[in-house]
Amino acid sequence: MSSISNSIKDFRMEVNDRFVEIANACSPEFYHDTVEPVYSVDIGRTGDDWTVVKREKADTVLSAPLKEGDSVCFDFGNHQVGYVTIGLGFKGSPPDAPAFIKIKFGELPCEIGEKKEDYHGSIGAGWIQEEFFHIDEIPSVLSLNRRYAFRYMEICVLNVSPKYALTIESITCETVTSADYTQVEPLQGVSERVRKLDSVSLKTMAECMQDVFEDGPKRDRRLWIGDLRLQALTNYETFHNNTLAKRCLYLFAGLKQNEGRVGACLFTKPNLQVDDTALFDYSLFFVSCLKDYYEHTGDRETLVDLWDTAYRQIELSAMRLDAFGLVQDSDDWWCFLDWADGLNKQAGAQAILIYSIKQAIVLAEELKDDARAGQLKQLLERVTKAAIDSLWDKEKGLFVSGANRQVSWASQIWMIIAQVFDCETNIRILENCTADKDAIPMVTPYMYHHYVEALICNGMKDAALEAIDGYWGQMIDDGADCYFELYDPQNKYVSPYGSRIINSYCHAWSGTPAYFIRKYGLK
Ligand code: RAM
Repeated sequence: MSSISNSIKDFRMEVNDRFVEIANACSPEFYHDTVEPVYSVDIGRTGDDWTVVKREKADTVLSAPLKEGDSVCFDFGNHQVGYVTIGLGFKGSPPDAPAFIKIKFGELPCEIGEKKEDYHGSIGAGWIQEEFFHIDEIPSVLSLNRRYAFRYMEICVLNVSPKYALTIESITCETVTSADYTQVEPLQGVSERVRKLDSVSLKTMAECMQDVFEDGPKRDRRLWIGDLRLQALTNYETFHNNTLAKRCLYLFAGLKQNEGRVGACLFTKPNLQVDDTALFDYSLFFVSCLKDYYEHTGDRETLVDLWDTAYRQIELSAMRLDAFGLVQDSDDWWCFLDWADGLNKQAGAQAILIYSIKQAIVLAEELKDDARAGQLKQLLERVTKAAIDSLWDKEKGLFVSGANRQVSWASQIWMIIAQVFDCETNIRILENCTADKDAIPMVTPYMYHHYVEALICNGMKDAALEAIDGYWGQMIDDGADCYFELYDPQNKYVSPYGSRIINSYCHAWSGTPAYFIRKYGLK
């Protein structure tokens, strides 16, 4: 199982008050809707999965008497993010004892079907959306304080007195998002399949757009920079909420870790706080995020403000280079890339450094910062030479990574995106990797996104659409309302956390088909 903790030593937060103030001034406006359950459903085991086995109109269950041990499950017809209110009543004698109920929420049926007690994964079980309530007064209205991400909602009556039965009179959910659908241009002249791929992508984006670009509204509900980079790119082609992107950039720059390092993720509640996790690739993505933002907005003031933070990330990464300019490997969780088991990160990290330096050079030139542009160009030469001298296996026609010279998709894809070689060689690399059955595969939509990007870098637009359809399209065929955090068409229950019930089924880094479709006119 992958380790997911890498706290930096003697962690402390470096706050830039002015940046935080600017971030706060960019807090978003929220959009709401009120939705109700559409169906009442039975969820049961079909083979080794949980599915809806029976579906009726929701109002058949409303007002039905519920005794001890009874439960009802509602289906809201689509994925929702919001606040739930339940109207409770009774049948029989005046309630002479509190009712005791359990409420479970699930993005997928498996979260309703599986028992929380059976979860022993590596991430806190507190993410499982299950609550217990004592209802002292009946009739009454129960307003749940927490925000939930769900399509299914189950209410189990754990206890009522023999003298009465509990009834559910109404259920509503007030949804919340900072995405404004009126900003999205309608797609013209695309196939129905592409339209569907795009609309699920928009839904995924909208559900994750909250106070910041969250990674997932169920889990982790926070701002991760790897996710932000892809969300912001998709946002520039869809919802055009540039202020939200600006807010996130200023938060990362305003709440840094030791030595001015940009953290891997940060929290906005209860206080603004950068996490103590540092990831080599994620810190560098601050450069990408800034370049993408500037390219789309032309907001020079922000570029000037945040340039030092971006440059600092390159300086910090350069400290990890050996004498030849090669990023040093280690056994801890120092770089993300993907959740693939046993994936060696060295080559991918080297490629991301090359990619980021190239972007930093563009920014330095834009700002006429000649001194830094010069430094960056020298560094670029050094790290590119090291990549070719030490990581390129001429015989295999593939990049290798780490002491064991591992071949992985992640290494090839990032070296292609970093454009270490020309297009012709890059296309051959993809062919060679496809032929190498031992190559470590991709396991997250995040890595698949980069695969599609690599195809587009090589001018292979048709192959890109085919890849999107074969992966995200398959997710839709498997019943996805929003795109998942993890998905392997060969192993549908994959989870790096020890159980699929803790996976997020509406996840920002998976929401990028709309970006490719709209930016590259895929039809
Ligand atoms: C998980 C989340 C998040 C991602 C990190 C690295 O916790 O899926 O989105 O960015 O991993």
